[in-house]
Amino acid sequence: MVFFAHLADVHLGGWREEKLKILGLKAFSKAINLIIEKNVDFVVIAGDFFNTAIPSIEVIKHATFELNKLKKNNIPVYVISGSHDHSPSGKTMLDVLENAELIINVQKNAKIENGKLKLKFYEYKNEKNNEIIKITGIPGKRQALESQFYEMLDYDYLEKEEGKKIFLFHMLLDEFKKPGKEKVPSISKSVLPKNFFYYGGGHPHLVGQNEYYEGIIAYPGPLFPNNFEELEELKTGGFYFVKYDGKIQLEWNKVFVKNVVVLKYNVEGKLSEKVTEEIVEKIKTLQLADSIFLLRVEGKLKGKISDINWNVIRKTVYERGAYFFSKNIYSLKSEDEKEFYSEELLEKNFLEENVIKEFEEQKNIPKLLPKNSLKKLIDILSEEKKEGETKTDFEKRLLEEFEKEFNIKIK
Ligand SMILES: [Mn+2]
Repeated sequence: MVFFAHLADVHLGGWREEKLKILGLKAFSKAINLIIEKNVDFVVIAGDFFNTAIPSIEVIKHATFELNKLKKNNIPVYVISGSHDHSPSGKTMLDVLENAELIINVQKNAKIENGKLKLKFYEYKNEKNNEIIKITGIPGKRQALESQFYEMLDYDYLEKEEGKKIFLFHMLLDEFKKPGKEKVPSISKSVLPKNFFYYGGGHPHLVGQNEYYEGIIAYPGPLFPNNFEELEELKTGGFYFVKYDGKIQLEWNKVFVKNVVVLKYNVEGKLSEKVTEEIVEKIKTLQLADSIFLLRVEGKLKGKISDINWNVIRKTVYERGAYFFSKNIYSLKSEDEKEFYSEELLEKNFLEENVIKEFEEQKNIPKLLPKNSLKKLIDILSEEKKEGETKTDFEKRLLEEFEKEFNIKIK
């Protein structure tokens, strides 16, 4: 029998807010402790282990400390990179962890033979019963570019390989797509090679399973929710324990770190002066001690949005003992104020893309640079100077990323 843990989308170092960043790290520690306690054979992480290609020293310290606990317990960790944990040019802290023998990156050493992508299998050998598990996978890329890998994939070789096999991937499959998310890039599960008993997925931050021939496709979701919407919807993250002895058994484990309380408040037709008071009254009825409190205010207001006194609301929340407060007023509108952007433009998750598109169309950017250049450029330039990094090194790093991505040499 084989027994392993499947994690994905750990996003270590995610969240700007220190208080939530800490919870993400805590969730990872909790998961590791449970994994050691359950004495699994090995761990797989299906991408986005780190939130960025070059995480902060604090985050790396935490990651190496926890991974070393697994190493001391003889629990190997097999990973693929996700869309977040490598830079556009392919730089990733995962390489450092791999050199320190804390993880094994199973996407490595794939070859192109006769125009086909030949993945490498990495073997886990169970010393107790000599059972061998073969693991391989395809990394996730930004802007869903991983579909190129599947077009080139040598399926024959993968499917004919003997033994018990696990495939790791980092992308959204059509079959798991939620209604209203039609524009999110996805691909049919039929691109996955057959004859694997387990397909360990990552990328869409959702929990779900689906059958595929003799195997099971599973997404464990993030280990800790990664933004307001995820906290609101999922409340906690988690991961799978997987047992396989010809038959597969999946157990999803919640990783609880903080209680999440959500208040949805609709202001439709209400006077702005009244709203503060009413929200405060509602908050006073909630148990918020040591909790993350999420306030979503929506609808069309009579009066100005700026009339709502967020300071008073915030103060009330913390007086109730909340650990953290966050509000979302994305769908809050005012009858008095003209809408600046159209509904379509503001559509969730596509704001950046839509604004860029509109800009590109207006300014004739395509004449100067290839298509989608602005998005790539923003990705590259959104990198921040690291603590301790000199200005010269930082400039050099950005320039290198730029040259690789656009395939041009400056100077
Ligand atoms: Mn992710």
